[in-house]
Amino acid sequence: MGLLDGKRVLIFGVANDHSIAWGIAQALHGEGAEIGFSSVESLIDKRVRPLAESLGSTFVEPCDVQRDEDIDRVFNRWGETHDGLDVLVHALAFAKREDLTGRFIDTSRDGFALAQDVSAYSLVGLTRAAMPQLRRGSSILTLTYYGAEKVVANYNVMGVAKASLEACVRYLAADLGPDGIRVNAISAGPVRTLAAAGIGGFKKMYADFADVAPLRANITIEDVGRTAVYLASDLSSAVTGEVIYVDGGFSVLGVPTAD
Ligand code: NAD
Ligand code: 0WE
Repeated sequence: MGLLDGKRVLIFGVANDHSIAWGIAQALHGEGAEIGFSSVESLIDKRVRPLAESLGSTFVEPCDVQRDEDIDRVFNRWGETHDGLDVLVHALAFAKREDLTGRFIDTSRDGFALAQDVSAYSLVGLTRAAMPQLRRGSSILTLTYYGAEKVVANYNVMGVAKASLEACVRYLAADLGPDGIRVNAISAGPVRTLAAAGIGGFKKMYADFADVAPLRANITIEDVGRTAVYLASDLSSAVTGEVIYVDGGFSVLGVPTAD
């Protein structure tokens, strides 16, 4: 008996087996859910389809979340092959690399708009497109980061996009609450994914995190997956509009320092 037996889940944002979305996929599948995947086209054949097949999934559809027609296509395809959607997972973000280094003040208008479009608006667009297939008890989750709330060096335009994403979670929770649909975010500590690779200073920040966080360890995609099980399941039936921290306690510290 799994906590998610018979639940139908659609996950956006698997790039490879290091992705947070993949940790979530494995955890939800482990509790009995059926998982479908959507990722950018270039990753599908080499990376995503083999991972999906390892969980017995056949639904693997490309989608660039900047394109409304891609979003509509994925949900139309879902509707043709499934009777409803219980869980929608949004685990994607993008900003120009040049905007994730140096001073925030140098962010361009188009770099700002790009980060907002891919990293925040996409949650609104995906949720609206999913609406006809969602029902009472359905759960939507997204991924955020502490840089939404406090200044994290170099996170810059992504911090502003994550602040926007967290506000989107609250407004969507208010819109969909009367329909019995919940919307929440997981704020994860640093994880060495493709999206973290090559970020200036990430390596040191990742190492320091384990010395400073109350639980004295980095977090894993399995840790995120277990909290996703809670948010996807009826265990969290009265929880909506929230940001839940999977960060070993880092965010409660007033003066983060190593021993
Ligand atoms: P990842 O690189 O594995 O996943 C990011 C995904 O975003 C990729 O699959 C990529 O294809 C997708 N993406 C980018 N632009 C897209 C577009 N236009 N259309 C569709 N998909 C697009 O990295 P990750 O760290 O697993 O990131 C997943 C989520 O977790 C992101 O929202 C990220 O901000 C968040 N997060 C990451 C960390 C971390 O330290 N890695 C910490 C907290 C939150
Ligand atoms: O949300 C993120 C990263 C999101 C991200 C990563 C990239 C790298 C490649 C968005 N866009 C891009 N664009 C690229 O071209 N994280 C929470 C991980 C992360 O990124 C940082 C961090 C942390 C933590 C950037 C600077 C400082 C800390």
